[in-house]
Amino acid sequence: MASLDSNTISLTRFFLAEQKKIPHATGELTQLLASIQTAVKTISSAVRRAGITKLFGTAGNTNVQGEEVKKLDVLANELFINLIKSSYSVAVLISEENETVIEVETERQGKYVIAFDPLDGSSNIDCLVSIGSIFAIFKKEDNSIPTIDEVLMSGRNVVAAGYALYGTATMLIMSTGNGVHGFMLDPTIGEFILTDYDMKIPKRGNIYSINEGYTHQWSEAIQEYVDNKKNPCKGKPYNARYVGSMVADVHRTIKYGGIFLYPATKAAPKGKLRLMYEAIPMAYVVTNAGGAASNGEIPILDIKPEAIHQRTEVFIGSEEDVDEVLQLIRVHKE
Ligand code: AHM
Ligand code: MG
Repeated sequence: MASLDSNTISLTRFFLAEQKKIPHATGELTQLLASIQTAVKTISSAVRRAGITKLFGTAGNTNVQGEEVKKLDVLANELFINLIKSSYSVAVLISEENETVIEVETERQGKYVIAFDPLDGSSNIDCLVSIGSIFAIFKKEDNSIPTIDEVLMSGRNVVAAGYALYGTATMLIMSTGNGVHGFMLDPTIGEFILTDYDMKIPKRGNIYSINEGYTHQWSEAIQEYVDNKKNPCKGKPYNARYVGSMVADVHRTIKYGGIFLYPATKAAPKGKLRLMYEAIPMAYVVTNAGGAASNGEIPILDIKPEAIHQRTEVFIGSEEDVDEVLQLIRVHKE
């Protein structure tokens, strides 16, 4: 067993130091990140014990005691909402699980808007494959408290974003615009420890990640792109990897390089993934790690949302891999 380090950098320590670098920082963002950290720790613990505590399956069931059984994603959502509200730093919350925005009562309001997917990768929950949580924190340019009508901000208003991956270990990956840093949960002390400082995505990879079941529903450009990855004119074919949890697929893409694609299909003509709490946070992290993220036309961070649950196509990963698919999309449009 590795010896104990007497000077580890925990996530709290890291962001307190970051906050000190910003003159006149109020600490509101640090408070918010601390609340997210607590939510993620609790969700991680619930995920690890879900089979034993009967958190799998559908909500609305009752257990033998007649108590309502909470599904893991309902629990994750409640944790995010309660902890974020109690950080006194957010005015409005947008959750994948809630049809409309959640407004924080005036006494507890702060200047941020947060969009989150409390538990992403729902099809993987019951079979123990990696799942995650995703969030993006937005702020108005003038620092004023946003009204409900002002929540539809683009990725250019993001001040921090990240994701938690509940994989073989639990990791929290975050960026406040100054590099991307990864923290691994040490279950023996219940703290996130800095393990991946200033993560950088390779310029090119050799993995493509897409749900190939939809091959015949893709545009010609995407069909040709994926075909080229399997039958390249020169070099070796790319490897195919698809977990079906965006967090796991994007995390692998950051670590190993390559591309993750969720294009339009006949069933989902605008793409499946949600702009504000799936695409924008991941685009922010990947872009800050030196990669690229596009909807096929423009950078995902430049899309101005028109609705909180808006969907978008996603092409995200190593810069050269994303450029290659974008070029093919352009050629097919001409
Ligand atoms: P969810 O929010 O219902 O879990 O759906 C989002 C997930 C992503 O994590 C993943 O990339 C995608 O859906 C997989 O979709 P598909 O099963 O169509 O490939
Ligand atoms: Mg989701």
